[in-house]
Amino acid sequence: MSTLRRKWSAALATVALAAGMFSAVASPNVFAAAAHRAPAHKKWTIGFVPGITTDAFYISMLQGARAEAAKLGVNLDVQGAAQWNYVMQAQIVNDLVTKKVNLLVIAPNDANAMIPPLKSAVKAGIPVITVDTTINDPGILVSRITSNNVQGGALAAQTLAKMIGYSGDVALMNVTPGISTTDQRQQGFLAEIKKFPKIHVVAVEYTNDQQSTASNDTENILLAHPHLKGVFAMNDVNSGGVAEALKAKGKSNQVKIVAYDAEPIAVNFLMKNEVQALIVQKPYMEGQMAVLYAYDYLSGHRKAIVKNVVLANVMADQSNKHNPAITKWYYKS
Ligand code: T6T
Repeated sequence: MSTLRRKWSAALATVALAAGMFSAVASPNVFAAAAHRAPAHKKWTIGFVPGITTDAFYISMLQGARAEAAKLGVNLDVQGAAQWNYVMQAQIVNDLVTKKVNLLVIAPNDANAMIPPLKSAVKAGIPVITVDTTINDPGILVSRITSNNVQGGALAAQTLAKMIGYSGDVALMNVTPGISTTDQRQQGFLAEIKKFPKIHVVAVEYTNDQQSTASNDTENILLAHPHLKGVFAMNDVNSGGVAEALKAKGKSNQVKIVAYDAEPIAVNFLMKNEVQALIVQKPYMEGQMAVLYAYDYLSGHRKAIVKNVVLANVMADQSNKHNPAITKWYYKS
C-alpha cells in the first residue's frame, strides 16, 4: 500500500479514535490491515445512493466519500432522488445492479421496504454497505456506518429537560416512521424523558420531511397546549419549521428547541438563538469510512472492516456555538 494511503489511514483512525467517535461497538480495527493493503489494480466503481440528494447532511457525506474515492483511485457512481421515497430508491438500486457496480453504499429510505432490493443486489454478487440509515436485516450487509442515534435522542431529552427546568409540556417533531435513524432518536428521547416525571410529552408529530407541515403542526400544538415549553426536532427540516412557527408567534427562545443536525440553515437558527441546541453528526466522516470499507472489501482486506460502526455525536449550544472544536463539524452545503 502507498505511503500516502498508510498515512491517511492512520490519520483517519487517529481522528476517529481520539475524538471518541466510536461508541461501545467492537474496537474498530478500521486500519488494522492498512500497512498491508495492495494498491487497487483495477478501477472499481462504487454505487453511492444518499438518502436524498437535496440535503446538506448528504452533501457533506458525499464530499467525504468523493475525497476518499480520489485518494483510493476508485470511481463513485452517485445516484439518488430529490425526495425521500423508497419506491424511487429501489429503482435506483436496481439500475445500479444492472450497471454491475462493484459494491453499493446506500442510506436506505426505509428499514423494511429496502430489504428486498438490497437482497437482490447481494444475490447478484454486489456487496452492500449502509451509511446513516440501515435496514432491519443487517446480516446481508458488509458493514453499517451511522451516528449514535439512540444516544443522540437521549442527549436531546437531557438537554431539553435542563432547559425547561425539568417540568412542563414538550412535543416531538419526527419525519416518517420506518427511517431507522429518526426512529432511534425518538426511541432514545422517550426512554430518557421518563426520568423526569414532571415533564409531559403532549404530542409526537410526523412531517414527512416537509418544513411547512412542521410549522403547521407546531401552531396546532401551541393551540392545544398553550403552556408548551419545549420541542425536540429530529432533523433540520423539522427544526426550521418549528423555529419559524415559534418566531411567528413571538415565542422564540420561550419555547425551547433542541434539534438534530447542523445544516447551514439550522446553524443560522442556532446563532440567532431561535434554536437553542443542535445535535451534530459527522456525515463527512461517514462518507469517508463507507468508501474506505468498500475499498477494503474489494481489495480483500475484510478483517479491517468493523461490521457496526457507531460514531459519537457532538452537542452545539449557546455556550459553545462559536468554538472551533464545534464549528468544524457544521455541515457544508
Ligand atoms: O438527520 C439526517 C439523517 O441522519 C437522517 O437519516 C435523515 O435526515 C437527515 O438527512 C437530515 O435531514
